[in-house]
Amino acid sequence: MKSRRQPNILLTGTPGVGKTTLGKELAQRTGLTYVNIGDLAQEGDLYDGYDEVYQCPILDEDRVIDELEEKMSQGGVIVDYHGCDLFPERWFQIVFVLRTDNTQLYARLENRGYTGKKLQDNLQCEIFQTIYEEAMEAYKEELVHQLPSNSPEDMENNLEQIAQWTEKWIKDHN
Ligand code: DAT
Repeated sequence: MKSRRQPNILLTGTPGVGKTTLGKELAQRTGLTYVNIGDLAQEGDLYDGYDEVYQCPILDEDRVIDELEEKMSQGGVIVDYHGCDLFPERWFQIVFVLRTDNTQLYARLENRGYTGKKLQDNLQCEIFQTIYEEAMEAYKEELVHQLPSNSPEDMENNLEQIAQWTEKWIKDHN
């Protein structure tokens, strides 16, 4: 028997907005599989050079896509990444862009050890809603949803909302 269809969900937004925390909880609640692109790249050494300015390896996007293609075509994957226009549009049934107020984000990134240009650039990325605009360009606008991610209450609301959406999607497609 063919297994039931499940949606793929993209969680995106500036580093520190809460994608990983939400994604892991959501996977537990829905039974979907959580995939962190940063971890995937690290495990598979899916890099193509090194960024001297940001002091981090550069993602080999083509190899990341190849690595994930089969899993994505089966469905039921929650993808977590701070960018969104590298993925094929067809992969996702819904896209959530998490948003965090500046003071909160500052504290979270500082906590993470970010300083100087890296800290400032990430804060600017959030202020200029760079990832939201990237998502609106890369996916059908009606699939893209912004979610506030400032407090534990926000997190709980987001979990509840996405879990309900997922349940309905599965019901409607099986
Ligand atoms: P990301 O994966 O987007 O980089 P994260 O999940 O690692 O972000 O979260 C960064 C930090 O912020 C982490 O210490 C947990 C905290 N956090 C995440 N979402 C939050 C929320 N809604 N309210 C308060 N703190 C939150």
